[in-house]
Amino acid sequence: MNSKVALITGVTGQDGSYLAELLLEKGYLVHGLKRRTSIFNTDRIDHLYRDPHDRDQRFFLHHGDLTDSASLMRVIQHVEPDEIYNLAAQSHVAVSFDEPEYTANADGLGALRILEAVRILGMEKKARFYQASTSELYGLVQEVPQRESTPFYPRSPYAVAKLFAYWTTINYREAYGIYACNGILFNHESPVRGETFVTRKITRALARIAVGLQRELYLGNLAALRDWGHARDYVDMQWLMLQQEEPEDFVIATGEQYSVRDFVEHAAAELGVTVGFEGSGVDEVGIVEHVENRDVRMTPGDVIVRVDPRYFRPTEVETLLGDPSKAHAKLGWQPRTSFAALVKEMVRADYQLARRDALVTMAGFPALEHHE
Ligand code: NDP
Ligand code: GDR
Repeated sequence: MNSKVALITGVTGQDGSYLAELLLEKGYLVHGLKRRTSIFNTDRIDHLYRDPHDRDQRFFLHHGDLTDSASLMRVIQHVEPDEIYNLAAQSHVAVSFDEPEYTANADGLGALRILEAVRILGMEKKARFYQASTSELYGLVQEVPQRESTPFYPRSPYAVAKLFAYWTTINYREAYGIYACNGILFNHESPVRGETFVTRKITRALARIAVGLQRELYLGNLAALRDWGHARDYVDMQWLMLQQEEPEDFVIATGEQYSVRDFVEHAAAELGVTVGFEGSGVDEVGIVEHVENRDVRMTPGDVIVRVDPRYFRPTEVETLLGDPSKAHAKLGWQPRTSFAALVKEMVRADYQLARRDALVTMAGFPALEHHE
């Protein structure tokens, strides 16, 4: 069988792991770009990896970095991909205010470096290119809901860098005829979402509070509104976008919106706990009102959520709501996972992890602690 070859940058990340799984199921040979780290960070893809000595290996990892043109050129030349999915990025919006130059380099110039490598290697007609664009481009929103034609107004170094990558993708498509497209993806989450993004931070903390490993959860802007989908559904769309006759850009979203506060309430309800919010601004708190689950170590009256201004951003994106009708009409794509099902899956997974950590602690071993 003549398998298609895919190269995924950011393969160790949330989307990279779901996409690698999807492409392997479809019979692709999958190559992933991985940067050097001082400790193992392949947890999300370990289940896909085989010993390099296995004959039927279909998944390969290569060291490289989006800030290092030579490494990108070397890997693309060696792999000769039919499809390149550029998912690698410094993807945390708040961190981009602390590391603006690095974020611009990796997230903005990174896409340019890949496209330039494709051009220099003469692969314009061979390699199709997917760019992980983002709803953060809309920032200070100019239209509700946001669709492909909505004007952009980026509100962070992250979004500004992604805007550069967005237009570079379009420019290389028009200038050199490369099959290159942008998926403008709204927030998507999963049990393997990075622990410092708000959804995972909430499900992880509430699960740990439920088993007695933690007392409180500190959050920033509770009023922020997002359109949250499931990463598994969204990587289907990344693949579909590269299978069309003509390259185009698509918004991927659910078309439903919830606040951070709503997310906390839904996650708590999944644990059998009712949480209500009182106060306002930095004095707002989330208080346990009712506990139905006898295994949960929470009592009515407990304050489990507090606001910490440390998590506010210098410029915030208050509201995002996507209109995925183009993806639906042209590609037949629809998200399969509801908001309730997403929250349930994340809470259940984090509750299992919290129970495991609680058992380790009870057996006398130190609790695993991680700090933001
Ligand atoms: P993650 O943060 O989970 O993964 C990012 C990946 O990029 C990781 O594999 C990371 O490696 C890698 N990476 C970071 N910097 C570099 C670099 N300089 N060189 C090479 N690799 C690097 O992000 P997601 O999976 O959630 O998102 C995937 C992409 O989609 C990102 O580009 C993100 O900006 C974008 N996006 C995400 C959305 C979401 O809601 N999840 C929505 C819209 C867009 P390591 O593991 O070593 O850190
Ligand atoms: P976002 O995701 O910035 O939308 O970027 P994040 O989960 O970080 O924030 C969502 C909203 O929640 C508010 N918030 C908090 N956020 C974090 N991280 N921690 C908190 O304690 C907290 N409290 C409230 C934020 O202010 C924000 O309004 C994600 C990333 O995956 C990007 O890479 C991607 O491009 C966009 O989604 C679409």
